[in-house]
Amino acid sequence: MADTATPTVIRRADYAPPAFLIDTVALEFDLVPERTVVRNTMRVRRNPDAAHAAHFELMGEQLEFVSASIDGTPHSAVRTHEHGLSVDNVPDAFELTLVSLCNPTENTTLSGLYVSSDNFFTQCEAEGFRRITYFLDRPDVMATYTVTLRADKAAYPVLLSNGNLLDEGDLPDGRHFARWEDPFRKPSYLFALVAGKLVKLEERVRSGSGKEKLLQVWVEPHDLDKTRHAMDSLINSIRWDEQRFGLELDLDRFMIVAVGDFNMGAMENKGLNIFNTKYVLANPETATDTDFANIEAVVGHEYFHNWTGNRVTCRDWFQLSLKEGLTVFRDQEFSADMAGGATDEAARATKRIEDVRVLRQMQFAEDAGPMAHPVRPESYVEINNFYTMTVYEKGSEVVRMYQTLFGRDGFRRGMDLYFKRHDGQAVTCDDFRHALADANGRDLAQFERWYSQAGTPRVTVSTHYDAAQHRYRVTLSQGYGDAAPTARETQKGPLLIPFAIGLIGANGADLPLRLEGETGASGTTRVLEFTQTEQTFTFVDIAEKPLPSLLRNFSAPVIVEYDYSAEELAFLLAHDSDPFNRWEAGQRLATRELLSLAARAATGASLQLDDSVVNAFAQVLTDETLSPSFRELALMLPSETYLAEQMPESNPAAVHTARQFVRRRLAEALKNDWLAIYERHQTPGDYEATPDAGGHRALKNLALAYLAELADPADAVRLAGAQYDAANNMTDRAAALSALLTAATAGDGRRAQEALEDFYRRFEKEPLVIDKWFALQATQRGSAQRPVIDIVRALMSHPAFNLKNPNRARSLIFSFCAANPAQFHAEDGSGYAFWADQVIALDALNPQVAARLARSLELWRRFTPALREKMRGALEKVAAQVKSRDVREIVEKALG
Ligand code: B3K
Ligand code: ZN
Repeated sequence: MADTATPTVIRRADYAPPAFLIDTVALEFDLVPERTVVRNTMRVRRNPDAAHAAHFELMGEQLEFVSASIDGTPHSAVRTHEHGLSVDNVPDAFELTLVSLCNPTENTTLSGLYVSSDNFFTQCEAEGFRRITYFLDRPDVMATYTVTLRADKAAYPVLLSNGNLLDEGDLPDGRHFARWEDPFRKPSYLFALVAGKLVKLEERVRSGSGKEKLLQVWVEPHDLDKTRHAMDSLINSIRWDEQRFGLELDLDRFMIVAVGDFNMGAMENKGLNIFNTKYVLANPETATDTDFANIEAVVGHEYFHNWTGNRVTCRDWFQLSLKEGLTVFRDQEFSADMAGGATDEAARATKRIEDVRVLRQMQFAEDAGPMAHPVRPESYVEINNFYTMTVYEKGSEVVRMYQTLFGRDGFRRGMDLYFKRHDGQAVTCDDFRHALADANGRDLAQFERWYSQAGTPRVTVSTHYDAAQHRYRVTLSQGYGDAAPTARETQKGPLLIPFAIGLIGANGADLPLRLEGETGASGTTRVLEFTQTEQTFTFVDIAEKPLPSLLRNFSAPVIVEYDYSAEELAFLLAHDSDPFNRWEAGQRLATRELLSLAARAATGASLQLDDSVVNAFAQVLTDETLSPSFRELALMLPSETYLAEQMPESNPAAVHTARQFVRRRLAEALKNDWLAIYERHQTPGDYEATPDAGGHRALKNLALAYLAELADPADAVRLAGAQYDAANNMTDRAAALSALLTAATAGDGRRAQEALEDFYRRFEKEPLVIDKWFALQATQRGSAQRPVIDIVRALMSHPAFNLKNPNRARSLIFSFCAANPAQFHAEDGSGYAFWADQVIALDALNPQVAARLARSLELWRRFTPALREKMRGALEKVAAQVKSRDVREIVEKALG
């Protein structure tokens, strides 16, 4: 639908309770692909806590109105309009029945009711329910639902909806029905139905209190052999939530359904989670170690929403992080516990590092651009644009800070109180904060700023050692630097920052910590409560000048500025007892070196790599006391995107030159070590999806990737070719193919070409693997003779490409535009022209997906002048042509 007028801005400050409440909803569906009839009977009453309203206003989109009746009598005082339906002359309490039609086949937005592979699916969050029936489609309207589904039995043998199955049976004309009831009150965004030809893996388990639960994973018949891992992940999630938070599954039955056309990862509909196939289907031949880990995390995430999101939901969409930040935190903790239990700090750190890397690369960038917003946004045009890194990942960091401040037990007390107070309610981020504060006897008024201030805080650290007094002073100051454009919008005051610190002695061991005023030393890591703009903490009894280990385990989502020397960073990399900070030291060292090389590359100067960097990396590489997965993370250089953002003016070409130069130098200088690592970390025998085996594969494949960088990549081609042929799992096969593609840049590309062709033939019937095939090509290095844009454009006409399928669009278009910066930002602007064409094409099909792609140029102002102008041109072209509210909000903010 075209929105030509200025789009309506929705503001948090304008929240008002709904004029009416809906207590029960009875839905009847006659499912027909082009013409589905929906009959919706609601018990409605006036909200005693709201102002009187003359009409009952219901939202509706893309619906054809058929009829209305009140208390069984046809009602004609009804008016349809652009946003839905107005019902006049309504009593204080009444039963309203509405009949309407929709067209699931034509629905390419994948919001509301749609068809994918001839089956029916729904997606209602945030505002998709109004595309199914007229409704008060807002999360503070909670009702119990009964759902009757009727459809052709041969075409749609399986009929699912939320809750428990009440009844099913045959109808005349080859049709059948199923009736479902969800006993829990829920907001409309948690409604779901699925109908079609699906099969299931099912298992019965007992919950903590001994009740039997039926668990099902529903997929298309040919995918049944890829459901075991999702089922195991679900069972582990159920156990974990019982143990860690005392939260039990509340339904008799819990279902996961996989669908190939889906806008995001998955959806937590009550009792009927609907998942992108990418986060369900896995077996060793088709899924990588990363896929296995992601499935576990997403299954956990959606399951954990059953309490954080569904039992206690959001009052309005500004509170989105109440459920998303909290649930991301819970899934991160779940994954860490699965990898390392509560005590294996090194294994837990691996997960922490991965999460922080995502936060810094994506959320910090978001916070420095035109889409910057607080964890609890103040306004939006299209709510779907606010399912962001800030709401999810920074939101999770905000929740983590409560746990850092109060400990695991204190955090648990807060959660218990939160559920005690708010079970069954639609609440706010303030309610959550108050529960945490009250349960721990604390005033957390200042902590609210984490919800209301956008931008990434910077903490500047200075230290002073008084050798005579054995005192060590640490002065912290906080602010937002000048990189936060939204500083204008929100008033900024100092935050309560839990700042974890350790002090390291010359022998590499942690020093016992005693702050001035304390009676004795305790512990070696201290969480300082940093609450003022500037604050000094004095440690006493410090017999030697220490080296500070700052913000251990990344205790707050901030940027730390401290002037470490290269030697100090190498020392921390070798000795810090905090595994996160060990990794961090290596990243700082590498970042600094890479940025100075990039600055030289930008002027065309020659490049040289400091030996200290090579030595520091060599030490990590050969340190057999470190786990393989930690070494893999430590030896991976910061991404080109992250590095470019750290430059005064982003210059992707210079960053690429610098990073490639360093990769090749590390490959050459440590060639024998890489070869040795490659041999030593083989995992012969059957594939095991364990963190340990995955760590070996990751390190081995990193070695292979470095070897592929050599000027003469013959060894890499030989090893990768053999690995490709012999692989019994997708991790190794995809890594080998990737190494062959890299080596093809320097040498002869025939082996890579053969492997690419083989890969396609082998996996032609596995859409998720073909996505990898597209993505590997879109993210490859390319060359002057064969720029990747040409390859991508050619692949757009490959018979397997389909713009309507979001996974496929992401695998080719998004991979190129967001994960191949050196090629995307080609000087001639060809990448931007391609981007503009694709945003415009997607806008007409699927605004949510288009709006995601639209975000790839939002940091345009930070680039070198030549690129900046071309980016602006592409943005203007898009702004002039797109129609959806979704994309317009993004490009208009970008052009600002
Ligand atoms: N709650 C959904 C996301 C819905 C996105 C709507 N555009 C998945 C999740 O976060 O668990
Ligand atoms: Zn979520």
